Amino acid sequence: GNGVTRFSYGENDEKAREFIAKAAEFKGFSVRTDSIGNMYISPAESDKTRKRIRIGSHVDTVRNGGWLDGIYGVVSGLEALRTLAEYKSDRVSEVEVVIFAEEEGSNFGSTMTGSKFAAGIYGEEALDRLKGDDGNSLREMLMKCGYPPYRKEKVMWDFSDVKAMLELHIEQGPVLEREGKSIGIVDSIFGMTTVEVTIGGVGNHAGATPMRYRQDALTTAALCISEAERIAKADPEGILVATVGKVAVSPNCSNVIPEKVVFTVEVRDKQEGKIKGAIKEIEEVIAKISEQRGTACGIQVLAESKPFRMDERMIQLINKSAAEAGISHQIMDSGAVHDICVIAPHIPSGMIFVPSIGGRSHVPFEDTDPDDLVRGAQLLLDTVLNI
Ligand code: HGY
Ligand code: MN
Ligand code: MN
Repeated sequence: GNGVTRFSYGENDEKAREFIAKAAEFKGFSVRTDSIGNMYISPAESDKTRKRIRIGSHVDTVRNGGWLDGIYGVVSGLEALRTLAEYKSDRVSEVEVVIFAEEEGSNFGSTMTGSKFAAGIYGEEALDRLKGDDGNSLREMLMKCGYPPYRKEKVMWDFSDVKAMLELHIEQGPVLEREGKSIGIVDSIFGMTTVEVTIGGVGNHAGATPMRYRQDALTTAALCISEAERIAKADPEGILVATVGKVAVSPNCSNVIPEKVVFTVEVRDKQEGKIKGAIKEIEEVIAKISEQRGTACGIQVLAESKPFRMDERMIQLINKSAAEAGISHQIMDSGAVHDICVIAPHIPSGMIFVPSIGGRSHVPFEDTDPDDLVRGAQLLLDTVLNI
């Protein structure tokens, strides 16, 4: 009823990883977790002389999210590895499954955190910069969970060791279902920028303070939030999206004029220039509204990732595998971001989508037809064999 809440470094995350590690070890695979929580499943006899094909995704979720987002790609990767081992394929020694930590950013507001450490976008400084709502840093969270001290050389990938990366994922949108297709092959992944806005007003008594004397942080924030929506809706291409999904009001009492409001604004598009332009416009309009209404305002960037066009050869290779299997498919964009878009600038990478029922995701109703789930996992394996 409440969906899945499995934040990285939390109890449910640990349970899921234990379950997957047990299933992997049962098949004789080795499991290693690095100092920021990225987990690697490799065949015991992995051949160090051969470059790796990594199959990755995440197991962490948003709050009250769905049962498939991320973990579907991880479990399918494990299934591909097990199948190669069972059929004694010599390709098994190349394949590795990766679980990236903190992809959703549910703890620290930064999406794709584990893959950003793996790709070297984040380093030691991020351990202290990234802070949760409780003010604790990622470093403190890792220490509390018993992770060993951060070692960059053990976390960052040596991309010369990796031949390709694949990610299988639910579409999380309505396109495949509406087009009646079973498989999506991702062409480009949107970029995104997430900013945190703080509006500082003057807290006061809700009854004794006349309207003309108020500096209400929440009504100011409400105007700013509707302006962010207006700016996104004004995109003539109808592609740019802006979302305010998280708002904290203090002191959050019905009889106190709000003193402070902190909210996130995330903006996404296929083009980096449009994202930058929209963020600039939103920041300017927030500053103007705040000044007009006598409140203070501060804005900081929490996270950003560039739009990325996937490797053409990988797109064609997945296309060929899908056509050979006689599966209806189409090439499409991804409005959702994924770990692979952080890895893709360094090695040939491909992403496969399966349809989401009702186009819903990040909600308890997230679901996909079992036949589609199996088709996606089979195509993942076929693609590995064709690389
Ligand atoms: O927000 C996203 O696009 C992804 O689900 N983290
Ligand atoms: Mn997600
Ligand atoms: Mn995901």
